[in-house]
Order: sequence, then structure tokens, then C-alpha cells
Amino acid sequence: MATSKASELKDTAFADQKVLRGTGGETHQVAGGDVKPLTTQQGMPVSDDQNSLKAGARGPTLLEDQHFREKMFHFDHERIPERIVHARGYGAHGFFETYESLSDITSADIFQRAGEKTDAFVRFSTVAGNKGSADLARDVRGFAVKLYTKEGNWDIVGNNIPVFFIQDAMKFPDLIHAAKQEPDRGFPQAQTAHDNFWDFMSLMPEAMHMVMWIMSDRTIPRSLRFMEGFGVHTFRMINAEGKSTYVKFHWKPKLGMQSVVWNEALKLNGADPDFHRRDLWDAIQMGDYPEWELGLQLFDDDFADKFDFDVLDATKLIPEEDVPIRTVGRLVLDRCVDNFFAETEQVAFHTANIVPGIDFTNDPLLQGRNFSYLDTQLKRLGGPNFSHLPINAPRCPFHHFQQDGHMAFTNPKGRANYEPNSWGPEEGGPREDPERGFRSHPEPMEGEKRRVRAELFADHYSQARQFYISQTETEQRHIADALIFELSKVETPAIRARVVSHLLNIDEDLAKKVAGGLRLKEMPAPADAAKPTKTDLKASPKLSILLNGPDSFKGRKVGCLVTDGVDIDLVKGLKQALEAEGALIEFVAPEVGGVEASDGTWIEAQQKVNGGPSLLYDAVAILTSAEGVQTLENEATAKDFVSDAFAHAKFIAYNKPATSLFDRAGVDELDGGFFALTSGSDAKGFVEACRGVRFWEREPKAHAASA
Ligand code: HDE
Repeated sequence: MATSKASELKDTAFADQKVLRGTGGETHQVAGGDVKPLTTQQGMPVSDDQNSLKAGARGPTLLEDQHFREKMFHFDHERIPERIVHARGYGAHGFFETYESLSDITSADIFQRAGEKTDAFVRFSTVAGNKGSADLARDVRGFAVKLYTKEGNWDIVGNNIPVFFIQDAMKFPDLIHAAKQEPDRGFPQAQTAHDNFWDFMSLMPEAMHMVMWIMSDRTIPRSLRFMEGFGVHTFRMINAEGKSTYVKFHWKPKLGMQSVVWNEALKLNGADPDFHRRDLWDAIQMGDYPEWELGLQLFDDDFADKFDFDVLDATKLIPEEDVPIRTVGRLVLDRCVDNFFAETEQVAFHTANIVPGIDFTNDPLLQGRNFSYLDTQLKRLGGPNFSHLPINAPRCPFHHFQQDGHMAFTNPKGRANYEPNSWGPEEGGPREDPERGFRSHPEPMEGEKRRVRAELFADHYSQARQFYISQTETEQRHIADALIFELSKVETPAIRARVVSHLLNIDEDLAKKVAGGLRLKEMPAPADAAKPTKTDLKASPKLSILLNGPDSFKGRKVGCLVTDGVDIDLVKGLKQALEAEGALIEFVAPEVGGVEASDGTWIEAQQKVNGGPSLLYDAVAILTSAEGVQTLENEATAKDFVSDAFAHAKFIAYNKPATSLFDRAGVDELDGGFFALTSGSDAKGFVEACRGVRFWEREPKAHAASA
């Protein structure tokens, strides 16, 4: 039987505001400042948050413990359904600033004045993986922008790829079912390298253009800061006279595009599953604010009629060389969220959130999306009042007669909750505004009610080919490698062959490389094509990442592996050269406490070598000493640091003692991507080379088993 000696029952009297209570009931003084008393949700002060209410020290817990029950009840309900797609995301606040007035093209208030700043919130995401999946999955990235304009919230819910898999929203549930984990086994997580996905792709020729994009390095960006964004669909801009202009939205990263290589992505997912979100968080916290420019492709009906494809078809793009981009403003992200759940998780984007001066087109994918977003948010956010949440609420005045429902917390006052009413201007509530109110573009409509696809949607291969021929040799090799990788994970040989049958309609050489990389026994016949592939479309250099890379090493990071005895001048020279470029240096050492340099200077490390692989960096330096290098030679992760950097075509700076580590790491050829540093001033040349991001010439030599 439990005893209840008075000495065992610790004093649980209400704590002093400046005192914290330990698990045993002991108290700790809190250093400095006023500490707020802990309360329940109802505001009742809590005396003991460590122990539940019991009948005796070893007795049962009492149902009466209202604080425990409230705390556990709330915890049990902390999770809401994750997004069915784009579950894993990361958001930040910022602003959009216009460069010029676009009043000739649109009456949208946001574009009326040059230099106008509008609050913005952006959420980047991966599509297929669950909320806890890794950042470097090969996947499309969502690029959703909410602009809190003076005439309502305008959401541009885009991706980092300008085209999509399907033409009609009817197929979206099938596409997503096929891409996500297979329903019987519940895997694979966050990857398309499995039978269901490629089975579906191989039966959907309209997906082939997007297949080229997702197999390119666009789906493994180095940073969310270094990728483009696209509105994808054709939208309309409407000016004050009611004139409509078609528009496609583009976000161009100020720091240029950059991706990682696939083997790096695979390993990064283990080394730092939060690689992208950490990068965005760090950049903003350091004041290195990510920036994109908004570009518009503007054209009218006559121009649209000249294209060989339909501008309502989301599997097609308009090459920038055909309709140049007009840069009209910039988006800057300058503030991290205060609370991930309240903001990033609960933000609700919707393609139908547009403002006067912007309008939809009949793109059947867009029309389907306009239904889906509100519908899914009702379930995810638990009721119709999610627009009351601060992250979703407009920042302009708003007045309507919608009322009640779960969790309504901005509630109108007064008697009138309907319209028309005769309560007069003061009490009668808001009224329509025929002047400024949103009007749909009065596009004439006629046609039979049918389930059909327009004739012009039928060419599925020409732009897939155009994308492929627009890539550099390195990028083409990556596309072939990616296809071989993905199809190697497909267990059904017929599916592998069916994908290759489509590649034959895109580029014969690519098809041959992939067939060879898979060791297909025989080449399949080309897939039946509704329209033959146009082979005369010109390459569009703007579609390449490498041709549109950075012009400096700004915003990039070098990992410098150091040991005791390192020459301080080399370290200082490298640090200075990188800082002058706007780049960062992080020190990686045998112990995280740091190392002692040649002159006794202490260099603090940011990473211990086994937790700071070269994967985390854009380029690396190995600066060591005759003695220090011996520690590295016997450390497997130090050898991986070198061999991975080498295999991933990174630029490598080093001093002489490091060469014995290179030997031990199996790196015997110090090619043009290596930079020997003999004095601090040598670092400049290394940093200049790093502007090229990677030493691509090395890559084919380091990967003999690739295509
Ligand atoms: Fe989405 N999509 N989508 N999508 N989408 C969602 O809405 C949908 C499509 C995109 O960070 C969902 O609130 C349909 C294209 C982004 O919160 C859902 C179709 C593009 C995000 C939905 C598409 C996108 C979503 C899931 C085909 C690029 C994340 C949760 C007709 C232009 C937004 C949610 C965020 C999210 C439906 C296709 C971009 C289910 C039906 C094309 C960036 O409503």
C-alpha cells in the first residue's frame, strides 16, 4: 500500500513569478527579467506543471486534474490534415515592389504606380512527399505567392517549372495517386522512381514535355533562392477600358539559377533533410534577402492564334525568344515567420484569389484548380473561416455579409446581415461597387456541351524535344542519367520500354542512351503519336539552367576543412576573398570546438567533419598542415569530404599538405577544378572560378556507369 508521508509531498503552492519548479518540486531562480505566470487556456494560473494530480505520491492519477486534461486534449489535436499535395513547404514574408505603372495593360491597383510596395507571403514546397519528407526529393517545387493588395488578396499559385503534366483537371487525382506512395505498400516516399508513376506517365503522352523538365536538374535546386517560378497558365490582364491582354507570369531569381547533382541530392537527404528550409532561414536571418524579378509575357488574341499550340494548354510554354519578358517589379523576402504552424502551415493559397484587372482564361486545368483549392482548405483548416486567420486575411478593408461558422473571430456588428436592405447608409452595411468591383472579361462563348479536348492540344512531343535540344551537353547527360536512374527502380520491364518508346519521338539519341543505360534487349517501336514531332523548333537557351547561372558567387557557401597548424594567412585570404564576393565560409574540423592555426589563432568550427560533409557546400577548401593531415587521413568522413566534392564536380582549393589526403581519398588527378593556395592572395582566382559553380568537365570521367 502506498504510504503518504508528509515529507514526500513536495510543496506545490503557487510559484513566485521569478521561480521555475523542477520535476522533483525543487525551485530554480530564473536569471533576470519578469517571468509570466503559466496559465491554462482559460487564464487560470498553474502551480505545478511537472506532476499530475494523484491520490498519494504513488497513487492513481485523478480525473479531476483539469489542467492535465486540458493540456493533453490540446496536444492530442495539434495536427491538422496535411495538404494532399505540396505537404512539405517553407514560407517567408516580404514585399513586392513595382518598377513602372502598367495602367495601359491592367487596372489592377497593385500595378498603377511605380515604386509601390505590397506585402507578400511566399510558400515553397515539394509536391509528392509527406510533410516530414526530405527537401532534396526529385520533385517539382511549388512557388506560391500571396500579394496583400489594396483591392484584395491576389495569389499566384505557381511552380518552378512552366508547364504541367496534364491538360485537364479531371486527371489530377490520377496523376497524384500515381506519383505518391503506392497504396498497398505505403512506399516509396517522396519519389517518382517507382512503377505506378512511370506506368501512368507512359500512358499519358501529354506528360512528355513535363517529363523532360522533371528529369532535368530543375527538380533538384541547390536553393529555393536559386530557382525560377512560373504562373504556368495563361491569365488575362484587363485595363480600365476593358481591353484584355494575355499574360504569363515568371519569377526570375536575382542570384541566377543553380541546381545540385543527383548523387549529391541523394546524399543530402540524409545529411540534412532540411537543406532548403535551413538555407532560406539562414539567408533571411543574415540579412541576405532572397529576391526575384517579376516578368510578364504579354500578347493578344491575334498573336495567340499564330502559335502552333493552344495558349490554354498548360503542357506548353511560350519561348522567351518568341515573346520576350517584360520585367515589371521585384519580390524580396525579408522576414521569417514567427510561428511555422500559424503562418506556413495554415496559409491558404487559391488560384481564384484574383483582383480587379486580372482574370482567368479557359485553361481546363486552371478551371479545375479554381474549384479544388477552397474545397481542400475547408477540410484542412476545419471550417469556412480560415480567411480570418491573420496570414490569410486581406490587409485592405473588407466588408461582407458572410457570418458564423466554426471559429469566426472577426464578426460584424449591427443589424443588417443581408442585402438589399432599407437600413440606410450607416447601418445597412456594404454595397456593390460597379466602378471598382471585379468584372469578368465578357468573352463570347458558344459550343456544344461535350467532354472533349481541343484539336490544338494534340502535339505532345514537339516542345519536349525543344526543351531537350535547348540544354547544354552536361544538362542533356543529366536528363539521360535521371531517366535511367528512375527507370532502373521500375520493376516491370514493359513500363521501362514504353517510356523509351516515347523518348524515340523526342530525340533518338536520348532514347538510345536510355535504352543502353537500362540494357533493354531491343529498342521498342516509337509510341503512336497523334501529331508528328516538329523537328524545326529552334533551341531556346533560356530553358537551360547552366546558360542562365549566376554571374558571381554571391550567396554561395564554401566549406573549409581545417586542422591544427593550418597557415593562418591562407585562411584569412580565403575568407576575405569570399566575403568580398558576398559569399560565405564555414569551417569544418575534426572537433566542433575548432582548431589552432599556425600562429596560435583559434579558428572556431561550424561543423564537425562527420556532420559537415562537402555536400553542404558549393565549393570546398582543404587547408591543413603536415601534422594535421594525419588525423584526416585516418578519418573516413574526411576522405568522403574530398571524394564527394570531386565526384560532384566542385571547385577545390587546397594547400600542399592536403595532397596526401587526396591520395588516400582516391583522387589522383588534380584537374583544372583544383586550386593550389600558396599565399592568401591566391584565393581570388579560386573564388573567380567558383562563379562557374561547377567544374563540369570532370563529371563524365567520374561517372563511368552513367549514360
Ligand atoms: Fe495545385 N493544389 N493543383 N497546382 N498547388 C494544391 O491546395 C490542384 C497545379 C500548387 O503552398 C492543393 O491548399 C489541382 C498546378 C501549389 O499551400 C490542391 C490541379 C500548379 C500548391 C491543389 C493542380 C499547382 C498547390 C493542395 C490540377 C502550378 C501549394 C493543398 C488541375 C501552377 C500551395 C491546397 C501552398 C496546392 C489542386 C495543379 C501549384 C489540392 C486540382 C498546375 C504551389 O487544392
